[in-house]
Amino acid sequence: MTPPASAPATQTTLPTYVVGHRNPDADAICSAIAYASFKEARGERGYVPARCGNSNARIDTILARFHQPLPHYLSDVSPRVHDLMTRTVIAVPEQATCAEALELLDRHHIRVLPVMNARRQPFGTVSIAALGGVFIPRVNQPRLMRQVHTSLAAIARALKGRAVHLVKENVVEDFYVRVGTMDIRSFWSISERENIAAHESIVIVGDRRDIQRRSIELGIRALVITSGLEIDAETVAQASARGVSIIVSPYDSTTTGWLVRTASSIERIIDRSVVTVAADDRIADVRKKFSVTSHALMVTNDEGGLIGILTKSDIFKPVPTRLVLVDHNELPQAVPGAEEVTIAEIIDHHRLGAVHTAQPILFINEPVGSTCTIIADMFRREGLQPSPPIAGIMMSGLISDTLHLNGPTTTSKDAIILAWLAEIAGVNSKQLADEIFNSGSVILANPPDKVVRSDFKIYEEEGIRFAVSQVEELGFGNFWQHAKPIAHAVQELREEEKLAFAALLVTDINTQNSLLLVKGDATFIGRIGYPHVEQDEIFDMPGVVSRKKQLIPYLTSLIKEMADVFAPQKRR
Ligand SMILES: [Mn+2]
Repeated sequence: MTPPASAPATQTTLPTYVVGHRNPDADAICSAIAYASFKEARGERGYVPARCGNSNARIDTILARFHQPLPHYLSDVSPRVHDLMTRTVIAVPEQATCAEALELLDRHHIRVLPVMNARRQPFGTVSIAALGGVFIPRVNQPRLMRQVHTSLAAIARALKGRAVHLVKENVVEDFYVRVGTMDIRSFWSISERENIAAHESIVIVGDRRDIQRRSIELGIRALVITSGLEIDAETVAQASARGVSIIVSPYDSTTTGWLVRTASSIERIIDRSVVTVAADDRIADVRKKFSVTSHALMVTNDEGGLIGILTKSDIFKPVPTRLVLVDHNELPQAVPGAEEVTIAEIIDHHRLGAVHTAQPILFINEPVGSTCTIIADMFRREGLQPSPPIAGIMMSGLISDTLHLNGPTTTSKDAIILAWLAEIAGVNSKQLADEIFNSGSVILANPPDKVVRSDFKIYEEEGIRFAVSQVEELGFGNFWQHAKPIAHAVQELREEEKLAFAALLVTDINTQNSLLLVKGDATFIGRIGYPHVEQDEIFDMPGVVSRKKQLIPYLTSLIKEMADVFAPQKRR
């Protein structure tokens, strides 16, 4: 028989992605690179820095300055079929016998076998249940009990027998099997009574020369001689002359009869309702296909070839994808699909959002100026020294998030860590800050829709979904020049993301002041207590530079007030 097709197992150790929030800023990118490097320094393998979104001029400047590649792009980590499928597929060709199928099912402790054609395309399955049906004795149907649908070659194979003489051995046909143990006088009477023709009959017999000769005279299809007994040359010559095949079985009559039955072809018990899926399909999407077929899904490539099998138990296996979240801890800000995979660690300096995990995890949340500050401190506390480029990368994330220690989120620890990193990197932090902040105006370098999406985050408070984007500029000149199209882009962002409101915080790094542009619910906008600069949608926010520490708490308090006014019954 054709050997069972099996693909080689490709069990490689999967990476753990260290990834920042969507629409990454410099700290999200730099902390991902730095944390992967920290893991490597500790001798932990397989941590790969990743990003969930595009780079920008500032990030490009930083990466070029310290010779780091752009982290691996992750668009969606939802588990796919290839994450959970069984790659080593045990399958049978359509010509296989029940014996061969049973042996594979038994040897590999499986319940379903795909059946493939010569081009490795699956066209059905054979299950233990279907095979069981073949071997259930149906005593009220004696003719059916004798029937075997197979070829003489398959019978010879099942018996591991010696083919003395074979005629048309590869033709699959219906045979009726009989054991020649009775007296020669009553030998053929049962076959006559059951109306079984000689040319469809197989007779299993020992060294009973009379039965052998009589069978040949009748012109039966094949004689199976049991217990490895010899057969004389004259009988063989008669059989060849009459076109009767002869196989010598090493087993006794009972075992031989049983094995001939197992030589039945699987052809008639193949379940041809095959459901195929692609390796890249999402598990969530293929799950419902199990209601159509009770067996397993066939995973095929573009040519329809079988590359794996997905069983019901496969979809309950743990998903191998692992993430370390840096610079965020809220799921709406995380890479799509994060909620379906393992979150191994979180390193962050933002407010706590609701992330539920199945297992206890390492969660470090410290109210310092940047995630890079926390990671640099981990290096320092473990007595590990980052390489000069990695120290530079951490300086960059820290400088970017704290506006070079000027922002209100800055702590004394940020200053200490920045000095420590500057020493290792051999870089002057003031010079680096100038390079980073001069690396291009986001407003000048991008169309308005990119400006509002370059650093935007979605929040949810009291069931209200809103977004706040931020751009940092040297002066407000560029903003005022493009204020109208930018306002339009904020409105579009609000509609596309179905938000209660969308806001853009434009921060002047020089003067440490901001403007806030808001599009959305008029009642909400009316509650903003800062002075209008123009119309009702741009507000002057002197001294406000931190989205996280100043703006979000303010907006959250407004939303809570509104919730009290409009839906007091909902609140305790
Ligand atoms: Mn940050």
